[in-house]
Order: sequence, then C-alpha cells, then structure tokens
Amino acid sequence: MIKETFVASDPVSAYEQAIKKYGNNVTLVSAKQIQHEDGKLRSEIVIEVAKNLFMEKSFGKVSARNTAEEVKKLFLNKGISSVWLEMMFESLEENSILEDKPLLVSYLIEEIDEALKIKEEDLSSPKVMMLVGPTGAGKTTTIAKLAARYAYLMDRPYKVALLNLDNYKVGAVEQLEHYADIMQIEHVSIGSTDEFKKNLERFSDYDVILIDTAGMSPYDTRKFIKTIGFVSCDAAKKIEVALVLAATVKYEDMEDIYKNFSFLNLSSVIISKFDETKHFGTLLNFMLLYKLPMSYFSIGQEVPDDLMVADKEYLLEQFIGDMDEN
Ligand SMILES: Nc1nc2c(ncn2[C@@H]2O[C@H](COP(=O)(O)OP(=O)(O)OP(=O)(O)O)[C@@H](O)[C@H]2O)c(=O)[nH]1
Ligand SMILES: [Mg+2]
Repeated sequence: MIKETFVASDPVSAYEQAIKKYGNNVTLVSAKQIQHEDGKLRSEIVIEVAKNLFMEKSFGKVSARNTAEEVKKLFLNKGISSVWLEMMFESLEENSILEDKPLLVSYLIEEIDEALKIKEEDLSSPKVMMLVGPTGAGKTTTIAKLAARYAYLMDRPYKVALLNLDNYKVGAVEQLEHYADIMQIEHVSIGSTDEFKKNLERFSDYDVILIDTAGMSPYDTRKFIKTIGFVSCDAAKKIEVALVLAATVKYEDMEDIYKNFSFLNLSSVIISKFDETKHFGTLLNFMLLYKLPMSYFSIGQEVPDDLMVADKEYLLEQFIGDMDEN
C-alpha cells in the first residue's frame, strides 16, 4: 500500500479529492488541521491506496503522453506529416495503446497500410496505358520493362504495341526503338493527334498499347496542352494514364508534380528509382495524403528485371527498415 496526502480547506473537500482520484478504493489513515505558511488553517488527510492503483493514477497519464510524443516524433522524423499523425492520435485519445510503444508503432503502421491504395494489374480486357511524368523519371525504361513483362513474362504472351509521342528529346525515338527491336515488339513514332487516333485503331485488337510521352517539368505548359490533346482525343478505348514518380523527389516537388499532372486524370502512380533511396517516409506521406493507387515499382535500371507490381508490404518493409536503424 502507498500513503498519499491530500490538502484542502476542510477535511470533506480533501477526502473528495482522494475519492475523485481513486474512487472508493482508499482507506483513511489520518486527518488533521495544519497551519499553512500564509497563516491560514488547512485540513490534511492521509489515505492509503494499493500500489498498482497509485502508479496507474499518478503516472499512467504521464507515461502515455511521453510514449505518444516519442512515437509521434519518430514518425515525424521519418517524413510522416503532423497533419496525419494528429488525426491518428486524436482518435486514440485515452486509449491504453498510447502507453505501449511497440504496439502504438505497429498500430500506426497498420493504419498507413490500410490507407495505401494499390491498382491491381489487370490484363483481362485490352488496355491502353500512357506513361507521363517529369523529365528523366524513368518513363521510357519502365515502358520497355512493361512491354517485356506483358509480352514474355506473364501467364501467357500478350500482344503489345508501343507508341511514342516524344518527339522533343534527341534520341528519344531511338531509345524506345532500341528496346522494341530487341523484344520484337511493334513500335510507332507519333507526331499528331490524327496519327495517334489512327494507330490506336490500327492496334485495336492488341492486348496492350503502351504509350511513351515526352518528359515535362510541371511548369511546361506547352507540352502539357499537347499531351492533354492526346489524352482527350476520344479514342475508342479509355486511355489509362500512369504518372511515373521517382521515390527520390522531395515532398514539395511531389505536390507540384501531382497538382499539374492530375489534369491528365491519373489512374495510377508508378514509383520509379526505388533503389536510389532508403527513405520512404516522404513518399508514404504523399500517398497517405493524396490516396493515389500505386501500380508498379521500378527498382533499378535493368530491363526487364527491375520492375515489380506495386506491393504495400514491400514499401512498408523499406519504411520500417529505415525506422529500425534509428
Ligand atoms: N536507379 C534507377 N534508375 C532508373 C530507374 N528507372 C530509370 N532509371 C534511369 O533513369 C534515367 C532516365 O530514364 P528514362 O527511362 O530515359 O526516363 P524518361 O522519363 O523516359 O526521361 P525523359 O524521356 O527524358 O523525360 C536512365 O538512366 C535510366 O536508366 C530506376 O528504377 N532506378
Ligand atoms: Mg523518355
């Protein structure tokens, strides 16, 4: 048992304080009047209470607050935004999970897991897929990997055609042609929306048409307008637009990229350059706040090997690995 002293202006109020803290689990040990430094009389009571109850009532809240702060800091340092964290912690108020650090960490990771979205790979019906993104993000390399995957590496060979809308960059045609030739995949370079429509029709019985586009900075209005023209040329089949976003981009840039490219009605995000960073907090945070479905991860330069279908577990493992190092 633990003894604790309560002081108030009269003995009843002092006792009420004790009851308020512990309920009816207290035993009165003594009560007396004392003279305070200011000369006034006060009532002091001493009660006895079970040790575990004393620990819980006196330190439980403090330790919960400390654990919560520690965990919050950990996630903040890893790039998860305070907006999201505050939202999570608000919903946990008074919850005993706040006193258990490992449990709290796994709870938050589970919440992240639930909030992340995946766009499942689906080739059950013919598809037209256009890759867009900033300069050098990895669009052309990813197109080559996807082409190889669909044509050769799946349950059955799918019929693939490549269209190239990039006639800005010197060597862009050759770069995609080079891959197409090796894989013996049909490849056409396109200059106008008319040509684009004609070729979508020409390959309409193909399983997959992959479309490469010119790299655009989010501020490159001219290229944007041109690409929007292609996307909205009312082709017979819906064009799925995938944004290629490098995992290495910093948060503010991710937001700018997303805001500008979202004009193209994005259906998924392909995360590239997964192998070039160990810090995935920024990317996770971006995904948490914008809730974009992820379709593929590009994990290196090798065509066709360094590509995987988007996998939440894999992404979270990288994130946790990075947290564990601290
Ligand atoms: N480490 C690493 N490098 C990559 C990855 N994907 C692409 N790259 C490299 O990034 C560079 C640019 O790749 P591209 O595929 O040409 O990029 P792009 O988006 O087509 O570029 P632009 O057409 O100029 O806008 C090349 O050197 C690629 O080998 C990746 O997942 N990891
Ligand atoms: Mg390219």
